[in-house]
Amino acid sequence: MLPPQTNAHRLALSLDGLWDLALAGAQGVSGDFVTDRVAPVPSALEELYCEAWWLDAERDVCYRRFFELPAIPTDRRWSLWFGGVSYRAEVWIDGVKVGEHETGHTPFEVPLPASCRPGRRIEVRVRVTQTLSADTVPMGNLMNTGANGQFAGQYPDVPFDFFPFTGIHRSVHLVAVAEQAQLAKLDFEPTLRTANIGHIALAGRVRGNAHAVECRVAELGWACSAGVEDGAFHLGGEVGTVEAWDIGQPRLYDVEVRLIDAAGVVVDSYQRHLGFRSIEVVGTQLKLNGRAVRLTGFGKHEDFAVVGRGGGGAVTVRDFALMAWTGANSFRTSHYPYAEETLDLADRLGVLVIAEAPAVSINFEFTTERTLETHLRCVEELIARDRHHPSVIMWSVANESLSTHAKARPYFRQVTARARELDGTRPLIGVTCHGASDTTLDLYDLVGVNLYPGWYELPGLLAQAEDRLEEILRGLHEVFHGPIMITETGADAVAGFHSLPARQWSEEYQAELIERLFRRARALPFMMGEHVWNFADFATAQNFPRALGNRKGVFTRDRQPKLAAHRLRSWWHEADETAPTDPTAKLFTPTL
Ligand code: GCB
Repeated sequence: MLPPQTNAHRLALSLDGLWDLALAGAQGVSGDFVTDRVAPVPSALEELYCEAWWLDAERDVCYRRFFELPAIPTDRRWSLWFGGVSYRAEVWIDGVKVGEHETGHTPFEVPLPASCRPGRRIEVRVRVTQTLSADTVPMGNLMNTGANGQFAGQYPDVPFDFFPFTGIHRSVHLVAVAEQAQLAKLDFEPTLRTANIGHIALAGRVRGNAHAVECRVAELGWACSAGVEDGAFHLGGEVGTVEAWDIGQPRLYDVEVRLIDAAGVVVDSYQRHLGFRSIEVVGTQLKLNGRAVRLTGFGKHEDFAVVGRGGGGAVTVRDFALMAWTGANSFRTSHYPYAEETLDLADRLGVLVIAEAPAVSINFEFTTERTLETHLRCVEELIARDRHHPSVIMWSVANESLSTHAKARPYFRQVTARARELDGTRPLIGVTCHGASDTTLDLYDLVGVNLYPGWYELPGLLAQAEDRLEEILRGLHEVFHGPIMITETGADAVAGFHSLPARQWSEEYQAELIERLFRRARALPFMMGEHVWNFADFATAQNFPRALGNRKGVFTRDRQPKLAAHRLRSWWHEADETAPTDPTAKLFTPTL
């Protein structure tokens, strides 16, 4: 499945806009569509209206809209493409179920039935379910047993610390391709070999009858072709001298793939951008293009007022501008895959990304066989969608699982094996809050630690918090000898709360704690990075330690800086011996 694209052979029409909205019946897509309920697409639903009518009723919702197909040549195959629907979607066309998808952050495509022809009014309805369970990824509704630790007793009942937004929160497109044959899958593997020699490997799948595939990078004067056998093809080779893709130096090349029939006619084509770079773990270092790099940046969320997770373009551009302003060179897509346009922008700006599957707080007291199956599918969909992005330098298959449990190791052995089988070019990072007692550490190439000295433990004790941090990191290094980074640390601060001496919840405390912890960590030779938790304040389930959400953002939810953001800006703009040049110098250059 390839994302929508309009070119000489493909047509993509947006179905974004206002859809009708109703509470769904017990099953199917019947619903009482009243005129004053509409749902903007893309958007989450929870912050639109003044009362939580579907949430309190814990009911599924049903989206509806009508459309007509344009009268283009009739030998077209039409489908509906959804960028992401959270958590589960059933798609019905003119009263007939045509497809479904589970997990909320990766795209899916549903072919339209042959009855859908130009000139007819077509109705699409989507039933959206947000009810999480022990079988879903992420898990939810574990009945607030207390086994959820810090998240026991919150509403909605989720074992994690962000709001489980509902809705069609990514764009929807109508897509037309040639009926006869189409490119269905393109797995690019661009690599940088010996200094500046680029290499492309491409494996793909074709639907329908096609003879050959051709791939070209016009700028490099490089082209390569291969025959299609049983719907599959492989091609590739050395492309010659290239400029490397790097932090703040995001050299991208346009590549075109063409599908050719037996008569030599091009029947489909697809364009992408690629970047050539190498990434590897050597000892306790992460090397990008052969150079050790230190990651500076953030754990984030797709979260913004009113739209929830459906912020899209404007919020994404703002976030990248703010990350550049602080001097950050990287972020993690905590705790789920982000919209693909975010990765496109990271590619274009030269920002490094740790791409994370939506598995957060996997609790082995409750997991079932289906949890693992769903988790494996999430990893497959994440890697299939994001593998061609040069900005994605590693995969995180989960955040903070209960990885001290006896079931954790066999479970994660399977998950990590699947990720490695699908993509042998990127390292895997294990993100843990269990330090040295995590039983899965050796399954990973790098380890990310989430730790909160000075906040959840040792509150108010800044100096002791530093010592505790060092103790945890050294303990971890004794059992894990690869690169270690801080994937999360921080403190809640309510913008406008001030206190001297610095005390919890004030901007001063947050700024001082983060700076002290980062300076201490950086002094340890095996540490290769530091990410703050979190980039911006974000919505969570309701729970007494949360004040209208989590306030660990160094920016407010509407993206204005707290004191800590200014402090990071100074810290990260100090000389970084691992940066190729000033990492921010080239951000927002004419390539954008
Ligand atoms: C964590 C989680 C993150 C939470 C954070 C916190 O360890 O990974 O999802 O939001 O702690 O603020 O408690």
